[in-house]
Amino acid sequence: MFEHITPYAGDPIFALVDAFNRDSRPHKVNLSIGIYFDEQGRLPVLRCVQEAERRILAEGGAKPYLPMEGDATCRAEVAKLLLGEQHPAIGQGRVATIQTVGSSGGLKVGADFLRTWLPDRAVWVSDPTWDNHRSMFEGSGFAVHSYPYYDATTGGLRFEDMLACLKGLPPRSIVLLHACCHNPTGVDLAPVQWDRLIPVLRERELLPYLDLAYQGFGDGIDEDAYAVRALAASGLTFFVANSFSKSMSVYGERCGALSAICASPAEADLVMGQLRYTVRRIYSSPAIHAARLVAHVLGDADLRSMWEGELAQMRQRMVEVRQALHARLSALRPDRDLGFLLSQRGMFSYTGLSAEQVDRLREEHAVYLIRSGRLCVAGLTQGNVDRVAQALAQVV
Ligand code: KET
Repeated sequence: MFEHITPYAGDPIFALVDAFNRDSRPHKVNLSIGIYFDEQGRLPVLRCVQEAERRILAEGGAKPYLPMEGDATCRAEVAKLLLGEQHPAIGQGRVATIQTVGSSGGLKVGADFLRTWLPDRAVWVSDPTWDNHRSMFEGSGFAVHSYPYYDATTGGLRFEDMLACLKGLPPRSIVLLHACCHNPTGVDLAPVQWDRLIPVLRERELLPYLDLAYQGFGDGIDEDAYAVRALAASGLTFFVANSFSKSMSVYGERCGALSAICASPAEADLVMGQLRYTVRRIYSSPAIHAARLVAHVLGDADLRSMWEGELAQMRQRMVEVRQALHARLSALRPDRDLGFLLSQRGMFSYTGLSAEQVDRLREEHAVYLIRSGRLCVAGLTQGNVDRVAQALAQVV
């Protein structure tokens, strides 16, 4: 029955986490998966989340199935978080938001939905992108192509090439864009660049599909939603999948959402209906604890301000370890231009290391990066940054 099955090579990110956990060297450093660790190298449970859980327990609610689209309070809070409290699109009923199983669940529901309703379109992702983007959209039956993005010579953005490529796409092509803190490169569009991109998306009648997995890890909650809000202001129809895994440090709770910002309330109703059906066919309905967590943290004024403070601390710590790595490595390797470590933002930096150099880091120094050369800044601490810099200096 199953003899013909080909072996699964394993996921490039999760496989490294397994290898890291098996590694018995006490000085090992995990800079692989996109998980935020604190200054003590621990996975934090945020105070706002602890308090929300205390309240959820005290409320002692039953645990019915949620509707296919998820919890109404959670969905309303997400829409406001993305677009801003008073956004007219919300009042006009043009936003269809569903609560999903992490943002991965949202991305996948959106991919299946689009494959049904825009079946002949191709998907375009940045070169490079999160590997799973390609897997998910191909898994839904799409052809996936890439547009120019990362500039290996400068560690920056190939913005003009990106624009030129998008200008040549067939109408209604689906363009996956990282709203902030690009994974894996840490290279983002500046607001002025979004402002130049949006008219191209409109002229070519492209469908933007934003992935917002790191809101609050770049410049701030509102600042990191610039792309979402600029697209909404331009009147374009678009999708956005957003995650709380990182920003609330609730990875395994699977807190995320998918929103479609539509041209009219009637369209939003149609989209919502078919999103519900898409969910029903995959996992039926999302998780109730995830809904309650997000609704409490976003909806309660005290918990919300606690979250904003804790998120700011995480953001600040990542900037500080970035600077520390840059300073240490620059001192060891004054021959190298390492400015990219400071200009790249959020959780990741793209080091430009080859897969062989990454292998040496792991084998000889117990420092774990993704083989693409992606370094998760959030695994650095003031305590390990020296050792990481020494190791990097030896392999570059
Ligand atoms: N989008 C992006 C860009 C992303 O980096 C991740 C996770 C996700 C979506 C999925 O997050 P969710 O928890 O489903 O809301 N990225 C890290 C973990 C992983 O690969 O699953 C990573 O790149 O390391």
